[in-house]
Amino acid sequence: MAINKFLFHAGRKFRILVSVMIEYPKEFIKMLKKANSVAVLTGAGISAESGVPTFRGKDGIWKNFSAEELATVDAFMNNPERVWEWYLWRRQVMSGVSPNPGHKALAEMEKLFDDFTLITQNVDGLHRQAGSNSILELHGNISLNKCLECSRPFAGEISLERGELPKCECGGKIRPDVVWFGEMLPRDIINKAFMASERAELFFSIGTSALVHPAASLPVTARQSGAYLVEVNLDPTPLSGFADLAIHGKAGEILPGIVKLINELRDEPKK
Ligand code: BV8
Ligand code: ZN
Repeated sequence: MAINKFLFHAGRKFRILVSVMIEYPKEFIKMLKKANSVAVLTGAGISAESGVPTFRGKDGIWKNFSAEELATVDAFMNNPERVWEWYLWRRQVMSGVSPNPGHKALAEMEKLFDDFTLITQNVDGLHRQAGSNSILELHGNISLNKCLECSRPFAGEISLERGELPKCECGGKIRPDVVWFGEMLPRDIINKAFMASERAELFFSIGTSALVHPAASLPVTARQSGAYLVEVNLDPTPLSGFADLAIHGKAGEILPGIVKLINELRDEPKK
């Protein structure tokens, strides 16, 4: 398979600028063959090809507010209508999109490894729609609501037309069931994510700028625990220089090729 791209060789590290046919480093091929424990971290980039705006891309700003300004308890306490207006806009956007080949490839990849964990920062639910099962949603799910005070789930309808936002039985305000900046992640979910990262032999960081913590430290933990770390991202990130292999391009174009390669390697007659 001819390489028609640039291959930067720096010690063990490879950086590949993807165009079409790819020839991956031998070490990566070996890991695809022998790894049993695989973990994947995804961010907004994997949903970009489905039409979901990313956070730091040019479409990451909503009415001149950054996510960090809207996705906080303070922002909600100061102006719950504005925060709900943002979440209702995002819900409307997400209700009109569907999983892309990147999501579907990861759902396929799950079946190819005994121990596979998909850790996502995304609240769009597209991985589940694509058929993935072993998912850890670090930052919650945008289609769910809960009480700000007692955390009781709220199934009622949220509308800004009816003036008053709905209240919980306890009188508390209703908020989207996502993790806001400055809030701890669900303890059991983040613990499972770190354990999966520590035992992973192969770790993929896909479509994330690797800037938001503690999610951004999962690939680092995996690499420091001996995993072969692969980054699949449109642009370089702070993780690129740390990864064993950095593949820069669209997840929806790259991941199906990797799954196809794994199947080919599985069909190869054992030497
Ligand atoms: C916490 C839910 C305890 C809500 C979200 C340590 C160091 C520095 C700061 C901190 C730290 N520890 C804690 C912090 C503070 C903070 C933080 O990390 N701040 C950042 C901004 C520096 N973390 C927290 O507050 C966390 N809580 O730590 O609590 C605590 C509290 C205070 C102080 C200490 C400890 C809670 C974080 C969770 C916040 N909630 N979402 C909602 O969605 O409404 S975060 C939200 O933003 C997303 O979930 C996601 O995590 C993040 C966005 O990042 P990405 O997904 O990576 O998206 P981005 O747009 O940035 O990048 C997309 C990438 O895709 C790009 O690189 C692009 O090139 C690429 N791409 C685009 N298209 C494609 C593609 N790649 C492939 N294919 C394509 N087609
Ligand atoms: Zn309540």
